[in-house]
Amino acid sequence: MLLGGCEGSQSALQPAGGAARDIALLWWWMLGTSTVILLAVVGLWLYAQFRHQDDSSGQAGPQNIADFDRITGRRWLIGGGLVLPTVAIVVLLAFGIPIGHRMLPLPLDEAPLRIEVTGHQWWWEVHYPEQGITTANQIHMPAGRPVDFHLTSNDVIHAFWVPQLGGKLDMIPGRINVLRLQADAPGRFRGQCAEFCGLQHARMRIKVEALPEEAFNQWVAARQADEARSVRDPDSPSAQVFDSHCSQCHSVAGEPTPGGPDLRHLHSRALLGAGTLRHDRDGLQRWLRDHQQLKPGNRMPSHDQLDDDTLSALADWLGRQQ
Ligand code: HEC
Ligand SMILES: [Cu+2]
Repeated sequence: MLLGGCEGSQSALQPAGGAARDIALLWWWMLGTSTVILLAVVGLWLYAQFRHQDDSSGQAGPQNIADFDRITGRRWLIGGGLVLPTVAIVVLLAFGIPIGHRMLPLPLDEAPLRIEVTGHQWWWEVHYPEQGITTANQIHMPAGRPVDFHLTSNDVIHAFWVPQLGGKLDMIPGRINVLRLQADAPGRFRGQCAEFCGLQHARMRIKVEALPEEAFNQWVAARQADEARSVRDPDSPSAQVFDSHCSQCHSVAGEPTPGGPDLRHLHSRALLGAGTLRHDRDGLQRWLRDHQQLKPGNRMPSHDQLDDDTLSALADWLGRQQ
């Protein structure tokens, strides 16, 4: 009951990888230690209350009480004020510092898979340099082996955080921070931008899917195939609408276009607008028509000049082919 809000695919208390497990362990240690200290302080406080009542019952003389209080008072000051905090802090540091060190991406025998993630207001660009894939808002990674995330930002400071896999790390313009994460088993996790980055910071989610090696390779092959050919009909009237209204920020074939999330792989994504709504036919139509209501202030201009029929034809042309 007490921890009811701590479950789910975005909880640091349900670790699914080594780094996250360390953090959860440290968290439980700190919670345990501080609970013990709190109970001890409350116990002493209660003791002090009752002891005072006993003393006022009047056997000891005032002078004795003063001496007694001075000596025990000093003991308490030294014991409770110096020794106890020093011991508590040393114990927590002895526990916490090695955990912090284990999270540094130290060299491995074999270089881990590299995924470059760039924060944009308010979406994520995801690039696999070795595989030559650029996609957005969704990360596929192999389970059971380490992955190095190279993190940076295109505009303001964002922070990359997938709580079930590990700690968060800032994404800073002009700088690359490396975070090594591993998912122990296949699974789906949710991440979230963890540094306030403007109006739609809260709707800057990322979906992470850890796949068995074989399935990951298939995913890579499917994305490479998407990038090699256009999955959309270039002769459709919607292709012209796209060219004139959308192509300065998005691409559906060829090179990725900076400015908006990649749409060549759109059909492989489960969510739209960095987790704002589900990606199905209806969701895509709603996004094109109402995205400024669904995610106010987002950096895609509204297309009021395009009527509903044009937009729904465009959605069909862009959307999931399967
Ligand atoms: C000025 C640049 C710009 C133009 C022009 C533009 N977009 Fe976008 N688009 C964006 C940005 C930025 C986002 C990300 C919004 C967010 O999630 O915050 C986006 C998001 C999207 C998404 C959701 C993608 C995802 O994976 O979440 C779709 C679909 C999309 N745009 C389609 C279109 C279409 C179709 C047009 C033309 C009618 C268009 N866009 C015109 C910048 C643009
Ligand atoms: Cu952000």
